[in-house]
Amino acid sequence: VTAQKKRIGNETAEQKKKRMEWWTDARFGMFIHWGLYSLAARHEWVKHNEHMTNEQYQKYFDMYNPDHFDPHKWARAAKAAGMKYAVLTTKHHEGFCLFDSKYTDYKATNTKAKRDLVKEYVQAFRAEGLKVGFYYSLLDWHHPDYTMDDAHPLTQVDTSQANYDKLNKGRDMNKYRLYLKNQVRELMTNYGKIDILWLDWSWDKGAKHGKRDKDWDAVNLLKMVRQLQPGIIVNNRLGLEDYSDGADFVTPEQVSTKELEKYKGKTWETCQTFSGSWGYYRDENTWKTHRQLLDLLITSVSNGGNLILNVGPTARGEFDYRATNALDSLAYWMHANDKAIYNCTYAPADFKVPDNTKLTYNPQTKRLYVHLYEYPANGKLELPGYKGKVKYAQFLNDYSELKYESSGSNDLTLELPKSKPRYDIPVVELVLQ
Ligand code: H79
Repeated sequence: VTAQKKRIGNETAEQKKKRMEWWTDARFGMFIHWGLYSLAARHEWVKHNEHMTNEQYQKYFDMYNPDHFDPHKWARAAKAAGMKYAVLTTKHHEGFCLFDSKYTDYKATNTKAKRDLVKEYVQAFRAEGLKVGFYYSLLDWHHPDYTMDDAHPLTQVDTSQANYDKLNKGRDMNKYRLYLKNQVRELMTNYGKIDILWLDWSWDKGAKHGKRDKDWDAVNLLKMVRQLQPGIIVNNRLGLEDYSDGADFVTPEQVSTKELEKYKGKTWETCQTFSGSWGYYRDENTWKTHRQLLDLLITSVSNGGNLILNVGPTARGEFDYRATNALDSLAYWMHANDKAIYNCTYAPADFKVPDNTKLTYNPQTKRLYVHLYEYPANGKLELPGYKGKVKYAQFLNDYSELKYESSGSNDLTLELPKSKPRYDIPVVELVLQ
């Protein structure tokens, strides 16, 4: 039995669809994780992983000097790769603010950067025509009033209740809650129109010490956000699962392409890294291949979802060569094949998925896209059950005609050239009847 869900606002389903339209059409965005952990260059959870105190972490604040920071370069790289929106960590779990907040001294303006980096990010991405989003961490490992939980750096060594009680002496979550609300108000007020708010994160299931909606005063926080930014799109990590309108989309994090199939029918965005870590990780060797990245993008769209792919800029404020190469390869593919991504979703149920392919579909233009994961050695692509459904076929990358003939009573056979087009995964465009 599912209990009737509560509601926070009174938006109709139709109004919501309209508000979300640009986002569902966009399909592809850039996540940017950048903060003091970029100096440690060994995971954005370094403070937690190495159980560092504020004092031990202070060296990164003191050394922070992003002399190559130029968000116009970031925005151009995102745009070239075909990404339509971006989400920047205005504050990650470490608590350091890239923006000029009235409510803390722990911010970029007080470092050698001496400027509001969020403001420059917003201006640069807007200038390139991209939608702009803010990530803001609900967790805060620096704030003196943020109480202990299972994810806090200081509770990892000694998880006894006595230690929690000791560490929580003098901490007042009420004060932190106010701080959080004040900062979100600043972000929703001082930077013009903001398209996405990505809050991270709530949990309690299975955790002895978790945090969720009540800890953030989530209902009132969300009400404030929607009032200040009526068009904004908000993710699902406030812990408001009991409300039907407590989130706009779900956020499968770093899941496999196989798992993504489970999200079909929901409104969702999978967030993924190039290499495992979100923050710049110098020595990480697990970088995904071009083909793996393409597969993530295609699989997301073929299941009706978005992909937000993360870059972790270096401490100097640049994308390193591995990130740049990965984005360049995506740019090459997207330049030729982006029509199989934007405005697309899963194929109608009566279209079988041909062997070694994945399908995406544009319902407005009635075009079906067949992504060729394996290029047929004999040059023949069997389209089972497609007879009578296709008006025209072409490669998407050069609009060159592909001939086809009936085979059997229901099928079509598509004739492909011997040599594969120079794309890791070429795309056939079928104009449907
Ligand atoms: O910002 C990126 C990550 O840093 C952040 N979300 C993305 C977008 C994130 N990473 N991990 N998580 C959120 C969840 C982590 C959970 C765990 Fe644990 C931390 C599992 C083990 C350590 C919570 C704390 C459960 C046990 C201790």
